[in-house]
Amino acid sequence: MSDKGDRRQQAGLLEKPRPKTKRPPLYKVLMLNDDYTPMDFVVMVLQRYFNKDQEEATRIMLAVHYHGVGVCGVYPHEIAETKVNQVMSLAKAHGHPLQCVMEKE
Ligand code: TYC
Repeated sequence: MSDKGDRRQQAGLLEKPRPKTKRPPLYKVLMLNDDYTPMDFVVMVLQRYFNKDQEEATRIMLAVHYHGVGVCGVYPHEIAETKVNQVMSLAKAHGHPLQCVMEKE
């Protein structure tokens, strides 16, 4: 490269200008299995808070039942936190030990 081009590259002037929009970090909302929460309660929670239809909600519930943990959805921090809180308070209000947690992607 020419001396001039080399100097420009070293100065970072050949970088493509990019719009400075940062995507927010994403978090998986996970549901954990337990021996007591009724299956239909878990399916209802997946439909109500994670916008799943009956079929998808049942698929996720059974995956959690057989494998111990499953992903309900992936969201920015504040939305994931709200969903965890909504699930945990509804489970508590119904006396179910269902656990819902979030984890950075
Ligand atoms: N294992 C529960 C049962 O047999 C069902 C269940 C599924 C509970 C998923 C929690 O996240 C869960 N009733």
